[in-house]
Amino acid sequence: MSNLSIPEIPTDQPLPGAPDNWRRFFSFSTDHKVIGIQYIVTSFFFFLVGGLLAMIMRGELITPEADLIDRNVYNAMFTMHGTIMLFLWTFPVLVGLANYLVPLMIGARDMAFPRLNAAAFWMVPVFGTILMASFFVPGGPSQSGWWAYPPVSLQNPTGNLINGQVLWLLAVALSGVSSIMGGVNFVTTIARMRAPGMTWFRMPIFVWTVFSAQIIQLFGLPALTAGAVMLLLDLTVGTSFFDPAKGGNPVLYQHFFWFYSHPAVYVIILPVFGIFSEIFPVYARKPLFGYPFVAVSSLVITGLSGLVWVHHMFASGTPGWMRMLFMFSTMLISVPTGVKVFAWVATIWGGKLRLNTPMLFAMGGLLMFVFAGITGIMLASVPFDIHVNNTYFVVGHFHYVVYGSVVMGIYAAFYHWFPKMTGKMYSEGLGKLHFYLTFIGVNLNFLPMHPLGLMGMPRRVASYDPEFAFWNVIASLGGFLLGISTLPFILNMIGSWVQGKPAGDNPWRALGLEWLVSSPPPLENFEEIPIVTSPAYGYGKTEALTSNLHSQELMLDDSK
Ligand code: HEM
Ligand SMILES: [Cu+2]
Repeated sequence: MSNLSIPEIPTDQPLPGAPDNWRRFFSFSTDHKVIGIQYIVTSFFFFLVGGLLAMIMRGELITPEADLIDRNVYNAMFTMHGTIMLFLWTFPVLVGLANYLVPLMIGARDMAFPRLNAAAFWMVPVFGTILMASFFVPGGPSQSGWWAYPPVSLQNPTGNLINGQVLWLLAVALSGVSSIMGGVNFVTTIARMRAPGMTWFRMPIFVWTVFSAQIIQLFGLPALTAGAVMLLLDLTVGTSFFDPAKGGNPVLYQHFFWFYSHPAVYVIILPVFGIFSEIFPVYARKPLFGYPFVAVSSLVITGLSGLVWVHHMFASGTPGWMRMLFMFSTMLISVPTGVKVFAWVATIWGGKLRLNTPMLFAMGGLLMFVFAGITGIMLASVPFDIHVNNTYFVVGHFHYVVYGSVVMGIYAAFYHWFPKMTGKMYSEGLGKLHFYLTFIGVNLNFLPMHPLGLMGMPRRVASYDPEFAFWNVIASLGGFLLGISTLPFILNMIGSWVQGKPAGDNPWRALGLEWLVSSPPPLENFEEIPIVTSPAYGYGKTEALTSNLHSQELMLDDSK
């Protein structure tokens, strides 16, 4: 299938992870492993930028007065924080993990379209630079939030054609194009590049979730990109799609935005669900409970995720019948999600738990997700949402998702596959320190936001009524702790990559094709394409995973 002509090189040459090959990561490489790490490292840089903005916001919010930064600067801060954290950290880092792992997990040598893959990656630094450039144009970055709702986003105080909002829209539209290119690549790779015998119901769950997430990208992104282009035209050439002063309809833009941006939260959480499904069996030493239900629930979530977007618009003058419909569809999505949660609990239950760092982050992430899920169901109910819409209750809810579950899930993946990517073991001590600081930081930072919202504190304000001070001080201290928590992680990753102990092919005695090859994997991934003879999941099974690769020793049950 792939038209990539890879030169014949000895496969025992550890290439992508070895420090002495760092130049590959700055090249237009078409190797999915190099591209995966390019995505991961580039997006982590933007995570730090988004995190720095969050520290400044928490610094402002530790006192009721707007005494640290100007209000306009504060508006720009939360707009850029939200935009960077989603479009330049969360989406690309998960594409990076999927890029590195999916071809290995399905027994392929590379993605279906390697050059398209590299082109999609190199668009990230381009639209990242365009967005960052908005800090340096007259008037500064957009101040209309990560939603860019008109008519606020149609204001152009500088009168310049090139302004913060135009650069924001250009960056978001380009990120959409890059993600659509990625979607085409992943869907084709998973549908067409699986090794012989790797049938759909033998695939690792991570691959199911990536497939589902990328289907959402292909269906939803055109709406967001079209909305961004129409808003750009309103701003630059004076069309009136969304401008009420010219007969346009600003609520129409909200539909274009949320038709994608709600399913987009599943583009983020589905791969994290996949990471949980890969990690729990390995560290509980038990097969994943209910594999076929967990697999299919990803597709059910994909379908339902496109039918709930109006729950973001209950306070936008939406008619009653429509609110009821979307309240119902939103609550319905908790069923397939619940199937996954109960399957993970059943997998962990009664297992021989090994609480290594990946397992701690995965279990912590699951706990945070359950909490976020409960407040999500509360927000789906119209009467409650009308009360807390646009307050800190909403900010608390989605940070339990995006940080509590997603960032912690991503950390779990980093630690679990670090030995495979680098050939080195990380420091378990630093890993555990990172986990406890993160877990405490997440709850100290985002839990207080819920009572603040119930008390009526609106979001997107730089100053507030003194009655909200107590909880804001705790939230800010938690925020700073989260900032500090990244230090042991950075130290661990760089230190271990350079001088960690050798990891070997499969330090976790995990099950899956990626653990059958060397760490880091050879350029061509496999000496010969595996012939799969049994499901690539379900730890504890005895029959061989493949008929041609030396996989028997992986199949031994621990109890023997
Ligand atoms: C160190 C961790 C973080 C802290 C302290 C933090 C803090 C905040 C605060 C205080 C706000 C509300 C601003 C306001 O309404 O005035 C906010 C908004 C937001 N945050 Fe975070 N955040 C963190 C991490 C993240 C992560 C990891 C993500 C996503 C992956 C994220 C996504 C967002 C989004 C989308 C908004 C909404 C921005 C808007 O209103 O337009 N945050 N954050
Ligand atoms: Cu939503």
